[in-house]
Amino acid sequence: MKNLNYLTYSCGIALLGLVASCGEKPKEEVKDEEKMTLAATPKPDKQPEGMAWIPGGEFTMGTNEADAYEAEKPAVDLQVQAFWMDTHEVTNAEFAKFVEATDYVTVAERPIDWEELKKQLPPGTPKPDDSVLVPGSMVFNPPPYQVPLQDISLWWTWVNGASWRHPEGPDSNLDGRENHPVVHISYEDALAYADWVGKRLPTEIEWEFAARGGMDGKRFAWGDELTPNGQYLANTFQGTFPNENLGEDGFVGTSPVKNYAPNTFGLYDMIGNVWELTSDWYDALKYARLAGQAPKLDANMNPCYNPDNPFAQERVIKGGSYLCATNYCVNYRPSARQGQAFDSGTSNVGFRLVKDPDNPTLGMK
Ligand SMILES: [Ca+2]
Ligand SMILES: [Ca+2]
Repeated sequence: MKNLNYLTYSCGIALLGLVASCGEKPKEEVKDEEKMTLAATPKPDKQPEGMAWIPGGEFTMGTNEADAYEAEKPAVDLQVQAFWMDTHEVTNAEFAKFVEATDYVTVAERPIDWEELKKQLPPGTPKPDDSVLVPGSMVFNPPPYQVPLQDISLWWTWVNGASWRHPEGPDSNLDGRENHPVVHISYEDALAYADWVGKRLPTEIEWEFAARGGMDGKRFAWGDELTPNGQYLANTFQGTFPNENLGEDGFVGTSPVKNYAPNTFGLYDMIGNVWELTSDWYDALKYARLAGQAPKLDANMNPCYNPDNPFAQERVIKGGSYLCATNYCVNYRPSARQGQAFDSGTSNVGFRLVKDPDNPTLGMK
């Protein structure tokens, strides 16, 4: 099902009620990471192609930095078991092979099923015009002048026909972007691809551990400076968001994967280029819960909590994108996190996958 927020953007506030209720989602088992005792694990001999060994161990997740967003706080010590991770975001060429082999149709390419949609809406919600219930996705479409930064509909536009094949809409294509990350991918699409390749989405904790590359407590994936010695180490947004994209890092949109230096685990573009889906529901209090500063989730509580968007059903995305700018959102940091409607993609969200080692007890003490 499509992201109803997208409908909201395209139709204005008349559709503001068309957002899914967080209260009806299936509950998930809550893992107690604090019970694990793990050590960094030596790399196994047999290495899957295109994947890096993430040795697991202890690390500090989140941050106490004053300018970080509340959902990233506080910093909390956790442990992660070892795993393999794709060295780069899944590319258009890789996703094309999957679609060719399976005839998979992404969520963005399907019409919106009103009968399904209304199950998650307040009773009596009127059916929107059919012109809204057609395949499409959200595309970054910046205005030619500065605008107030409170209204994201000024730069996000619902585009009929936008999809992974046509990132900016029906008239766009992937020519020359075969090695760029695939976008307009929903959680369901990522799961389907993962099933096909025999991998899985990372949890948020795994993702953040991997992004930090063993550099605990650093602001970025490579240290504490965004551009050490003036060098760009990630595809973000330079200039004044959203209208002035200077592209000083070489790109105003997505960049080819592996264009910038990898982190110490050998992972590219963990920061920037496209946001990356994780398997976790978005819970704004997650770090606070892990730190014992908020009630722990139990089976009777909803795993999805976003005070800024209380009706949405969102998964966590990590790492920021080519649209993260210092004057708007400083999400190009390992601790940064956002909720992404589980049933929608956008032109700046993609994914990469992980795989468990053959011996799942590796690293256990
Ligand atoms: Ca850029
Ligand atoms: Ca990324």
